[in-house]
Amino acid sequence: MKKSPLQKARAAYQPKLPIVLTGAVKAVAGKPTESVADQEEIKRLFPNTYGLPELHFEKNANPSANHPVNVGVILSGGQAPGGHNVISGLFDGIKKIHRDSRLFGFLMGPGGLVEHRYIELTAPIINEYRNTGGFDIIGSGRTKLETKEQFDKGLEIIRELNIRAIVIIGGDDSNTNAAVLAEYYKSIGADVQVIGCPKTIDGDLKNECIETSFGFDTATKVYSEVIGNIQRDCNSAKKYWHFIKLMGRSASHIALECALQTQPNICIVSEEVEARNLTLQDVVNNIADIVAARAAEGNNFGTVLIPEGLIEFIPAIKALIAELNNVLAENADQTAALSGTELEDFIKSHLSQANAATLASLPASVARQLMLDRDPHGNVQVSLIETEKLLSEMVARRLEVMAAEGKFNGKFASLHHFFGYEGRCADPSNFDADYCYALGFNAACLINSGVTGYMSSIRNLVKPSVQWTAGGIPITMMMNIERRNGADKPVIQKALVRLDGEPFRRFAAQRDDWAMNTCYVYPGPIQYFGPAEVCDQPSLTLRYEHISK
Ligand code: FBP
Repeated sequence: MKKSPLQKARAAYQPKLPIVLTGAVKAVAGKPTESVADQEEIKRLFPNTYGLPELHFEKNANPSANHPVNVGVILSGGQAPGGHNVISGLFDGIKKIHRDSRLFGFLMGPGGLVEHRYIELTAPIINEYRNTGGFDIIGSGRTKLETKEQFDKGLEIIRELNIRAIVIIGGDDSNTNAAVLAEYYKSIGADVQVIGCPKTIDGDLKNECIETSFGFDTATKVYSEVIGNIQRDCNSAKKYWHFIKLMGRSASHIALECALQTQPNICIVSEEVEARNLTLQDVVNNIADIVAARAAEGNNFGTVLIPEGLIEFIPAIKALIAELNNVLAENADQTAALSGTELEDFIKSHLSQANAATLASLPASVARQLMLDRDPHGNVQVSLIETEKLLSEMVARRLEVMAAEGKFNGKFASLHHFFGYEGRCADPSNFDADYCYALGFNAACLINSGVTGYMSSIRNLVKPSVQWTAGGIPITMMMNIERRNGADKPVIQKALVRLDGEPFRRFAAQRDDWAMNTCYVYPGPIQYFGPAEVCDQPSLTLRYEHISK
């Protein structure tokens, strides 16, 4: 396969491992842990894996001899830059344990384990993918691992390949599945370890012990580059308002990080919209007011960043989605037998008056997506909803009213963008290349320590990578009970943007200035080679969160 010059150069990059992982390690256990909420319920559901201690690794002066270890790896959910480095770190880690260790990659996500589709990942294959973006080494998928039948089917191939541990590289839902799988295998005495790795560009899998999920750093740098380019174009032609939707599912971390990097005129933060109980019309009016104020100074241009999950956070729409989820779950048999307008009419007839009215107020395409499109975990597929167009159309209508009242006498021409897929498979930044390699290598150390139900944890991430610390966090520690698909389920708590957190505070302190004065910053492309202050800086979110600790 033809390779670009950058691909060739990146293949030679040697990720910088934390010093503690460069020799033999021993796991040091901390105190027993508790789940973040709903402790009694989570303990009841995870009797074998609840309350485990946090672990951290220290150098081991007297390592004992190791045996070969066979490991299976799964990429789960949306792509995130650095997944290939988790796998190459894991490969190098188990080879360091013993040169006869073997790594098997299950194909196209968790479904590969259940359907027994796999390849052996050998050194030539791994070497092709070091420091590259994408998940194409084995593919990814969103099959939800949740039934005993799936777990037992998986166990058949695990036995056949003499696999000792499964590593699941995924987001909050996939790591929840990892915890359930770990608990099940422990409960039947299967002697199979399950280890998770924190992946998602969304940045919403983080907590006290997991400082960031991998992929967020690279994806936000890619989006910030193109937002910067658009802003330069915008500031040159001075004739368009650019409405830019950014991936990130529910949380607004991506939009906020990109705002901190590029200083747009407007950035909406869904968590604030919810906290202030704003309606969709309130959000539109706020944007229109800024458009009008800039127009009054002769500036008929600007940029608006919109998190893709916005719609879910508008309180009335949130209530509607919750009821829709219940209606779909409670009437699964009937809804499965219906389609098209029959299905839509059935759903509408089961809604409360208030929610039916909210649904009727939305454009037909948005209403349809809220009613019908769910991913296998029951999430609304927010990336499919064209919020950027919905908002700009509503702003245009509002400006017409304001013009008639003499409150707007400018021009308003809008352009739309959605940045999501373009950032998910970029070659990982040096930060993500190092972080992912360390997460994978560390997962091998956790396997060698014999533990199960843990997530690989690398910390101290604002320091140079050689100073990072390594260990494992019991997954049950991150769990609480939430309503999913109409039922209460144990899940990893999603980290939303904290309005009292330093990243949001910095944004809020500057946004009025950015709205009126054109303060655009142009970050440019990710630099892989050059001085550390250009190439090795973590995201601003991570840096500001550390300042506030
Ligand atoms: P994960 O939570 O699986 O990492 O997904 C990230 C994401 O890119 C979201 O930002 C987005 O809403 C979703 O995937 C899109 O899903 P799909 O890849 O199925 O189109």
